[in-house]
Amino acid sequence: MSEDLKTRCGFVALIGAPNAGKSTLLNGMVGAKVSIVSRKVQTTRTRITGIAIEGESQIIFVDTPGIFAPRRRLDRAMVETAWVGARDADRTALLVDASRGLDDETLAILDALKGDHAPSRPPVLVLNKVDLVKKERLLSLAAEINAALPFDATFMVSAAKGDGVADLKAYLAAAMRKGPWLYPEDQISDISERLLAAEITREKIYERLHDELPYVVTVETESWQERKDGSTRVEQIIYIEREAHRPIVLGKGGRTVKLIGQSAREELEELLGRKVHLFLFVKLREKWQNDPERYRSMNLPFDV
Ligand SMILES: Nc1nc2c(ncn2[C@@H]2O[C@H](COP(=O)(O)OP(=O)(O)OP(=O)(O)O)[C@@H](O)[C@H]2O)c(=O)[nH]1
Ligand SMILES: [Mg+2]
Repeated sequence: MSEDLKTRCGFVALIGAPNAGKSTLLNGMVGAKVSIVSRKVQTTRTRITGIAIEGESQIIFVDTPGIFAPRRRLDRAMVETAWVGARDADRTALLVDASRGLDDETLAILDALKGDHAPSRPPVLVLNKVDLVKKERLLSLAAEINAALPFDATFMVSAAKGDGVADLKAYLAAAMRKGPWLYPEDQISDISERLLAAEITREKIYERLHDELPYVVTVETESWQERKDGSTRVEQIIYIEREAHRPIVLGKGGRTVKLIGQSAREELEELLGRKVHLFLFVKLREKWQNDPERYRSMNLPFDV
């Protein structure tokens, strides 16, 4: 009867419209990059945890794909994953991009939170990107959203700049239930190194090709080998949907894919703390968005 009485632990799902800043906030809470970020919408495709410690509390943040009106199979899988993440969590934080205000996507999420997806405890409202918005506008937006659905508390943060993040973390830490920590103190996520490595490469592709390549690639780690010299050899496949995308990903004389590989490797080396040899291959898989194997590798449901 010692430690368990003092410690607290629980899951907090971060939900919201695409691009609200969920992954940026998760990384800020953890103090390390575990979930990829881009200015494209629908960057996060699956449930990614980020584990943070605050005093005696271990908070397991669950980053989720943005919630929007799904059209394709991949969209449906992502939105379903987001709602399951919220359902399984102890607390839910709804992120709203304050610079966009109460738009249709967030209105639809509020409706769902009032209806089919009502959480067991009132959610917490997080107005993000306050660095882009005037104070008066924030106050009226907070009032407007709280009138649509009563929240347990409202926070105004800039996930990118860190403003207000510590207050939110302290609040959530105190809201966790008493109990033992579920993860070792130094663990920052439960996703596999293979998936994380694939995500990093996808982020670098988005960074380099944001305009040319809308939302049509997926990356998988094909092999992972720890070598005797202490380095790691990683092979990944970039799946494209159309042959026309190959020259875009490769670039002139393979220059683009080389640069993508270079920055992915550097980030992976920093994360793993060892030398990495990263090999990228581009493969055409015309209907990868309808291929169950691709979903398995992303931990996504196929038939929803
Ligand atoms: N100015 C500003 N930009 C932010 C802030 N937080 C996030 N962003 C930017 O908003 C964009 C989207 O951020 P993400 O963290 O990828 O958003 P997300 O909600 O995870 O997006 P999806 O995974 O696509 O649903 C990125 O370009 C971020 O740099 C913030 O506090 N201020
Ligand atoms: Mg995200």
